[in-house]
Amino acid sequence: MEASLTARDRVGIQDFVLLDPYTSETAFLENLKKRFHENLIYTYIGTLLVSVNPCHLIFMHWQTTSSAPCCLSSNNHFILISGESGAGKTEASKKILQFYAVSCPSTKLLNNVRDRLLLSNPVLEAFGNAKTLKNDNSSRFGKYMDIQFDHQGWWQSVVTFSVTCWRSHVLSTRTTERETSTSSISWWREERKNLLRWLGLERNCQHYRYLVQGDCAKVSSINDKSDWRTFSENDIEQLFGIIASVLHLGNIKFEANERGYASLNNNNQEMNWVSKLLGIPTQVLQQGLTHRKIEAKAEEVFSPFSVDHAVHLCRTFNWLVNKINESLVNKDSSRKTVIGLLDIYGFEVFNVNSFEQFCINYCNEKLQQLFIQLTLKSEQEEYEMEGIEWESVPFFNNKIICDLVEEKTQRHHLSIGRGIWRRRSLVIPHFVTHKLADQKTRKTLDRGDFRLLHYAGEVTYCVVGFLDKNNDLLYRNGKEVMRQSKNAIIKLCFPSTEPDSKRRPETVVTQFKSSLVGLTEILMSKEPWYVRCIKPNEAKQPGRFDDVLVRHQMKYLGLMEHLRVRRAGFAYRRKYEIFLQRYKALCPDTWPNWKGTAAEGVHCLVKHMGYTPDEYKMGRTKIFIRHPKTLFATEDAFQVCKHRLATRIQAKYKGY
Ligand code: AOV
Ligand code: MG
Repeated sequence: MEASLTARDRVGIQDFVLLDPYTSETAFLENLKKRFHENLIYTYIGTLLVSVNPCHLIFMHWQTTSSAPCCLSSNNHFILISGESGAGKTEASKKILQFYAVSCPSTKLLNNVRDRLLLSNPVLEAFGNAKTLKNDNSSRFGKYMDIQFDHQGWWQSVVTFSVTCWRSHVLSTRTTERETSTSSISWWREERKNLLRWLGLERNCQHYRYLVQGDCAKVSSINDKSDWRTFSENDIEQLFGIIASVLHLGNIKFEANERGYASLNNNNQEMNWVSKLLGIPTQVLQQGLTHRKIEAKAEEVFSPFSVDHAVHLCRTFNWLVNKINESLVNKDSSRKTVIGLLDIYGFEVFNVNSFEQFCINYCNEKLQQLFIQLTLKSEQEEYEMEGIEWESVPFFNNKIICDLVEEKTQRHHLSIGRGIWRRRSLVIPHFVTHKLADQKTRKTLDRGDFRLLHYAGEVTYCVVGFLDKNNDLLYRNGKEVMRQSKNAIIKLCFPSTEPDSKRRPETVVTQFKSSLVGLTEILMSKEPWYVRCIKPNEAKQPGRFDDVLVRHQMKYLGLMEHLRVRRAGFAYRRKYEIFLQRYKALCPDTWPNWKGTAAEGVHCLVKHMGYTPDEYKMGRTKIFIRHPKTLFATEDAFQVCKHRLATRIQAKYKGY
């Protein structure tokens, strides 16, 4: 027993619920740190899993799966993975997928689906991810997957998979981050010269502005041609045409004419390549790209390109998602159990935060709200269902920020709706602005900036371009141009029969809000499991654990509150049958077999173990134990008893 205590001291506690003294934030932090330095990156708080990004590869089994939704009690579950940018959400989601993929039985059909399922990730990432200051492989799209299972005894099998994306739609044009996910350039390196020639590309990646910007030619998650097995040769050819055209577009230079508007010179090599690759007449392209008058003073002269390339990249991305979904859906399956897996873009703050960050952070805010509601709700419901009284734990409720964005508050409003919102008429409610102790350290707000105190921290947004991006004007402009393309994929993505834009389309925020509402509705109907990801340091360095940074995340992720809720009432709960089955050997009345009901047996057992009346409560189907040390003592007694029993059995059979 001593040895196990020492080990516990060294590697920390695997479940925070068992941590003593549990209320202290420092003890919580120390436990995380201990485990992090031992490469034990996963720690539970009951059914919630805390994951700390190790920032290096660790070869290990995926812990969570031992308890996570294997023990599916109802039909619908979802796993919500959250944490800020670079905290490890996407990696965690991939590990969960891998787990489900390898743990289902092998059949030819399933292997096929499984392969495609696992292969879909790098393909999606090639288009949907980008290098940012926070993360070399940052997801710029939200991914919701429904993994369906067939009941086959205890184990089930993956039968269907779908990806839905909640894009933040408009790519940033003013950050130093790399904008597009053209990381698949490395693939080209392996391709023959004639492909490059056909695409009009230089061998040297440094030639392309979009690749040089983030030093991203070196960052690639795609290095294997087999990743693209889902696609036909023809598809790949067309896709390359699109990627190449994006690179060419990035190199076209605008010039500000005498009136300050963007213009292009006529014989532009890059423009000719784009025209050739996309099959759009040069004139149409040129007109489309300079069509909208941009104030050179307010925006960089490169802006129209960034936005227009976003148009076809986004659409192409949708095409990819559909294609992948088609290849994964098994229509014959009888739907039984569904596990939803949600991996979104994490909360992010840059030096300059634009519309994209606003959408991303709002999405995170909304999911935090869902977490708060569900955590409190489910806990409350459980106590209610079991007929147990409890006192609620206060939470910081971020509802106010969600309401603000959703225009629910009348008095203070931050309406990003079309036309209502104007640069200077923006009302910044004082209660959402952060009151820092030292006001001098705080960056003053420029004219046209506004600041929100999100659940995860303060963000100053720069409103330049907000309205345009929100109203999708540039997007619509580009759409007209894209409709004329001869590229087969672009043609599919921009059908000419699309409902005409005479009716004013919804603003980006409105679309975004309604897709989030849809998502929340799906999630609310399922039983939640949480993975909360933590970033140990800003520099992405292995072995470095920054106390201040981690403590901040612990706070806003509500980990302490979650732990308190788990423990305010009762740290542990077990179904009577399970509890009795495990510990019945500890009481002569229940061993070896108990004749009465499981609840009566448990009652008899805990009385024999000396539990005091306030230490436990008998619910309708479960026993609730207040302090972990009670359970520890029972568990330790059980280990001793097991050991004694084993020795006795060994002695008995020694002569055989
Ligand atoms: P994110 O999804 O949370 O950020 P990622 O999952 O992309 O973050 O993780 C960022 C990087 O950290 C990865 O590329 C890995 O190098 C490393 N990493 C994360 N988790 C692990 C792990 N379990 N084991 C090893 N390395 C890991 V964003 O998509 O930016 O919000 O929008
Ligand atoms: Mg990610």
